[in-house]
Amino acid sequence: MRKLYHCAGARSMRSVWLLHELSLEFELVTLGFSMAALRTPEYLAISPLGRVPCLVDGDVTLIESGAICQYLCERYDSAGALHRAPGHAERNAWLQWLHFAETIAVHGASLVQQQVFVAPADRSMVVIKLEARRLRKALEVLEQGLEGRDFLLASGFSAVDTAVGYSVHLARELLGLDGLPTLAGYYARLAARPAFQRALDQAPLKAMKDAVPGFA
Ligand SMILES: N[C@@H](CCC(=O)N[C@@H](CS)C(=O)NCC(=O)O)C(=O)O
Repeated sequence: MRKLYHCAGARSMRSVWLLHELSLEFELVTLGFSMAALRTPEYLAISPLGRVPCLVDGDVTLIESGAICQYLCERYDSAGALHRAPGHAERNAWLQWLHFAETIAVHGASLVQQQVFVAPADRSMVVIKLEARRLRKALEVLEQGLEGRDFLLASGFSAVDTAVGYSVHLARELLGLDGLPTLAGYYARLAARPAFQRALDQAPLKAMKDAVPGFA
């Protein structure tokens, strides 16, 4: 049985969302978003860094959300509806956005770490300001990249929108999308997708906020 390990509010939402876009069946294993829940010997035996997502698909185990995205597409999207194979005119753009997703995710993760997991007395305003600025810059790059199109690829929605879209979803909670009208329109199109809504039901940011007092 295919299994996806995840935490509410975490990058694993990308994989949950993509699994739904691909209409693949899977068991969702929801772990608490805490060291205690993620560093158990049982979970470390599956995912040695104790992070999420982690996909177990038969004899394949993968622990990077970008790799999970590419693997799921190459294995289950043979028609190329959600990915662009080598040689396709949009291959390089597809790869670029897949990896850009991690660049932008790092800033959101740093802010979540500071604002959610670090005790108020230990927070660094320098880190918060710097990461917020760097996240905003990455959002501005998306604003430009989306000019004149509905999704990241000119041809339409693809798996890289699940990868990047998760970070837009998180950034909207952390910073808002004021002054980014193109990005706000993009987010509305993503949020209207049934697979996004199913993923959100299973991996809500709200659950993370409720679980951790002081989320700002
Ligand atoms: N590059 C990895 C990052 C995985 C990652 O750091 N996930 C976070 C959740 S967004 C996590 O598990 N954090 C728990 C921890 O760092 O202990 C990926 O994209 O899958």
